[in-house]
Amino acid sequence: MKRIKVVQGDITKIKVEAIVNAANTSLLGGSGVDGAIHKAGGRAILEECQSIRNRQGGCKIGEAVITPAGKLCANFVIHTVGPFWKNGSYNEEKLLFLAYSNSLKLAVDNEIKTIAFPNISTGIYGFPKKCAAKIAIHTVADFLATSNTIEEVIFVCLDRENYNIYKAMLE
Ligand code: AR6
Repeated sequence: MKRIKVVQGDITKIKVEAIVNAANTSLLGGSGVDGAIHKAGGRAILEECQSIRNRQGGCKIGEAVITPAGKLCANFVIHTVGPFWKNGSYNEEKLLFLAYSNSLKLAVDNEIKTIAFPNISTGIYGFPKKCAAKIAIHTVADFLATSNTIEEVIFVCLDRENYNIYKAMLE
C-alpha cells in the first residue's frame, strides 16, 4: 500500500490521528486553513496554543508545536509556520522543508501513525505552488524512507490546482 496519498477537500473533515495547521508565529489563529481548524475544533485548541505561547512565546517559522484537536475527528493538531514567499532568496525553500520535517518529527515523538498536511504557505503566504509541492512530497518521501512509525500521509488540497499538481507529481 502506498503511504502517501492526495485528496481534494477540507482538512478539518479528514479522519486521521493528526492534522497539520499552516499557522502563524503568534499561534492565535488567522484566516485560511488556520481559521477553518480553529473554527471547527473550538476553544480547546486555542487554549492550548495560548499556554504554549506563555511557555515559549509562539512558534518560529519552520518549527512546529502540538495541541489536542478539540471537536475535530483528529486527536491532535500539529501547528507549523511556513515561510512567507518574498522572492526565493530569503531561505524560503529551506524553511518550508523544515516546516514539513519538524511536523513529521513531532508526529513520530507522539506515536502518530496517520497525518494529513494542507499545502503549507501556498495561500496567503504566496509560495509558488509547484515548488511548494515538490518540497512537500520530497520531504515526506525521504522521511518515510527512514522511519516506519508513520503509516500514512495524506496531502489535502482545497483547490483543484494544487490537487492536480500533487496528483501529477505522485504518479
Ligand atoms: N482545508 C484544506 N486546505 C485549506 C483549507 C481547508 N479547510 N482552507 C485553506 N486551505 P493558507 P498559508 C488551503 O492561506 O499560505 C493564516 O491566516 C489553501 O487553499 O491557509 O501558509 C495563518 O494564520 C492553501 O492551498 O496558509 C497565517 O497567517 C493552503 O491551505 C497565514 O494564513 C494554505 O493556505 C498562513 O498562510
